Amino acid sequence: MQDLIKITQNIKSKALALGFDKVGTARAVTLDGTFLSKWLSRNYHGTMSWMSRTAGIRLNPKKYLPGARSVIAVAVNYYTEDPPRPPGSAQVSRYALGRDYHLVLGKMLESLLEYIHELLPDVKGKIAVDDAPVMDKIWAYKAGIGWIGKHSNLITRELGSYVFLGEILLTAGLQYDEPIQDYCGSCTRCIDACPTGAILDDKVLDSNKCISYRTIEYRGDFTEEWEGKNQDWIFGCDVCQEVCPWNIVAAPTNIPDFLLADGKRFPLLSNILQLTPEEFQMNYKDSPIKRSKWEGLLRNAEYVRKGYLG
Ligand code: B12
Ligand code: SF4
Ligand code: SF4
Repeated sequence: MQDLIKITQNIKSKALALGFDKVGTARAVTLDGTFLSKWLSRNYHGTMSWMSRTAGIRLNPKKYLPGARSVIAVAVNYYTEDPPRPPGSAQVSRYALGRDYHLVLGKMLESLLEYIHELLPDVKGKIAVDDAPVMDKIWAYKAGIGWIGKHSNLITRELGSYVFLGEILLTAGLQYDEPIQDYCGSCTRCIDACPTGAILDDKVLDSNKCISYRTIEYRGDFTEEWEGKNQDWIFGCDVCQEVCPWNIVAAPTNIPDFLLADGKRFPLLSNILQLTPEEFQMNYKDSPIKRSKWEGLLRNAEYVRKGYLG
């Protein structure tokens, strides 16, 4: 038992030394599938068919890493202060301003796993950041990193919700943390502020209505019923997080890779509309923005030009 406590403490100290802002541990149990099944059966995932295809693995960590006993969950602050906004500009959500977080957190998690292998040479581990079939928010919640707010993002008391999440699944047992309470209380600011009514209920999001889904994941054309409803967002959306009182604590990130690249937060719409496919590849090579592809970003910019800025 003493060993377990010591090893867990060492892993946590190393995680903080590597630059993670928060770290916690949870037992790698099979998750209650009710929430995910309901969400998928109502088609709240829209065209993200990979969500349904991998549902079984998402709910059972042992299907992602056979023999998994523990989940080490981490959070990294990515918040940056806004620069002055030029006229004629559009908005890009804060999570997409820096270097692609899959690369940044992936590398940090690999370093942590190397350290764990020094402590426990026979143990198997597997990392996950966003695109792995692992439920990042649920593990962060179970590992005591924060609670899931009504907008369905994980909120930490110390840093707010502008945090990326990731995990290491491990075949070793550890000492485990407890979830913290939900601090949303009677607040409904995110539900009231969402421009498209995408938050249907406490923690229930219909992706089909969410600007983030439309501008990043959705590949088709926008129909008339959406006219003007993406506001001025051309990649992602932060409205539900901007109005959240818990983000008053948000402070700039310590990770240089996430520091604001010039002009990314409020790019001139005219510049985006003139981007060639080659310029797109060059400008967004290591950025989350490459996810929408050139066609998607230009579709989004054109839609903002027509529907919102007039
Ligand atoms: C699919 C996806 C999306 C979709 C759907 C979002 C959604 N809310 O599900 C779209 C494209 C819309 C999206 C948008 C965004 N995303 Co996203 N997305 C994901 C992804 C890949 C899976 C999420 C998922 O499993 N959804 C399925 C539903 C069922 O789960 P859920 O939202 O967690 O809601 C359920 C639970 O809360 C559940 N529940 C409540 N308590 C409990 C307890 C237990 C035990 C269980 C099992 C369930 C449960 O009830 C809800 C069911 O209705 C994760 C990465 C990952 N691998 O987990 C990133 C992730 C959630 N996204 C992230 C980000 C940053 C965003 C955006 C902020 C980006 C932006 N600025 O535009 C927006 C936020 C929009 C919003 N309000 O949620 C971060 C969130 C970080 C954080 N602090 O929480 C993640 C974790 C990526 C990462 N690794 O950092 N995203
Ligand atoms: S990201 Fe934007 S559209 Fe999506 S739920 Fe939040 S406020 Fe609504
Ligand atoms: S805006 Fe209010 S209800 Fe929404 S997540 Fe923040 S505290 Fe919770």
